[in-house]
Amino acid sequence: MAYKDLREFMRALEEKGELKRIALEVDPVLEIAEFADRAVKNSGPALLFEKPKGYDIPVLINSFASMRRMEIALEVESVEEIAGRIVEFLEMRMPEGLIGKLKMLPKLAEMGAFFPRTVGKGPCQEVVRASGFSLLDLPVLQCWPEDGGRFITLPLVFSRNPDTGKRNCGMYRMQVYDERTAGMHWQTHKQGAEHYRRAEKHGRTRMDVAVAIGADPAAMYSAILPLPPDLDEMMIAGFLRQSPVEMVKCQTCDLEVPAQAEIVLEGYVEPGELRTEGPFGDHTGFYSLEDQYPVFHVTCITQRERPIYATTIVGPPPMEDYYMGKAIERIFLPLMRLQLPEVRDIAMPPEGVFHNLILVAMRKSYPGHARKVMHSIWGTGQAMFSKCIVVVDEDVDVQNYSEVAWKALNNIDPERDIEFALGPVDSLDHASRLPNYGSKMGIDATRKWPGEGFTRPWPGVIRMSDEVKRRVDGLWKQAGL
Ligand SMILES: Cc1cc2nc3c(=O)[nH]c(=O)nc-3n(C[C@H](O)[C@H](O)[C@H](O)COP(=O)(O)O)c2cc1C
Ligand SMILES: [Mn+2]
Repeated sequence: MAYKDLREFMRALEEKGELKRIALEVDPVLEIAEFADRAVKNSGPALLFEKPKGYDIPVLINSFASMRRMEIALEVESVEEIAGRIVEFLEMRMPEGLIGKLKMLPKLAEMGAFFPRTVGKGPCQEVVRASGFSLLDLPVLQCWPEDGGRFITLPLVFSRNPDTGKRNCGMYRMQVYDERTAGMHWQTHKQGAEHYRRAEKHGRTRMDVAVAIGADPAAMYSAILPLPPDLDEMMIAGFLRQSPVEMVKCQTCDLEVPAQAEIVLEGYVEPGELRTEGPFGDHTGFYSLEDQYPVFHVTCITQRERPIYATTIVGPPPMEDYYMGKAIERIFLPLMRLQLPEVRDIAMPPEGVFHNLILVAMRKSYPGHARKVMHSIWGTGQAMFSKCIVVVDEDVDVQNYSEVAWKALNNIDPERDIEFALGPVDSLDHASRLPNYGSKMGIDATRKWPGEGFTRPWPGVIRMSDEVKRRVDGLWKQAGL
């Protein structure tokens, strides 16, 4: 049974020993972050701070911060089950041909049963404050010493495509400026930013935005998924939880939010109004420097009578977002394999913070095949950000980073096997020549073929014979080892 809301998820975590309540008074300025960082680095539980210093709203953090908690969140024994469900669905109804298959992608979510459902009332509107509200009443964290302020880090940001009317939900952090305004950190490649550009182009003076904080875990998780534009995250959430997400109309803007949310900020952004956002200790492990982002104006805060504030921190990896990303890697592999069936497995090591490094194992079938795979990844959704792609043959286990380093480094002639490409890079890349634009590197570490101009013999990997191994198994004991 799908969790109705954040509380049911928390109850499940608590029953499984995955959530610790903390009754001590702890400061949302830096202290909660330090607790969260230590907990995740020590494989500790999710934390519920019942008494954040100066506030009467409890703070939940690290609720997704392990593979086990991701499984509890998505109600599976292994996140691969979701990949399995996707494959099953695709095999069942998949039309022939690449075009047909691609067209089918949005269909994945369009299974009537999982469509979001609009309801008339929801707990997220138990308390409605269209005046006299303040963002400063929320126990928003300052995460790191040099942060430019306090940041809402786990918000579900809803907006509508001005051209198609389709809804988008993305997770974009929000710096609290004062009682009624916050920064809206949607990076230029993200859907919120695209909606904003379109609103500006249409000469709109306002674009409605609504933000839900704390909801059922599938709805929260869907906000970070790298989905195609105009594919409703709330439908995908319905697919994940196998039950529709209930949505309720906002009080002061033309958007809907999950009815079971804890806290909702309704408001708008104005095209053209930008303000300095940052610095912010980011998931690269470095500070993202100040930049200009739109200002979100709050028109109304609605909430439960006793809401819970859900948050996270990012910073030197691994942090909570690493586990969220690892689950994406597992869930999206079958979708990537629709376009690239030669791909056996992929891995994004935590130190690569998603966009810096992707390891790919593939079945090579023709000369130049590894390079085709690289370029295809650079051409696919948010995988376009991959700064370094290492492609190895299918016999390499890419989940074993030590094996990849060993084999890949042996297999390359750098000048021959490294390919550079120019293009869009992640907004968080601080080394690229320009913001959002720079180079990427593909390393073809597959075995080279004569068809690729390599005519020398290629050596095999050293392995002892099974027969000798068996003999030595016996001798080993006799030798007293
Ligand atoms: C904890 C966390 C914080 C994030 N913060 C931001 C952010 O501030 N800005 C941003 O553009 N993306 C951020 N992301 C990544 C986006 O949520 C992600 O790229 C998502 O797919 C965007 O959705 P969209 O394609 O609908 O725009 C964050 C992800 C996580 C897990
Ligand atoms: Mn989206």
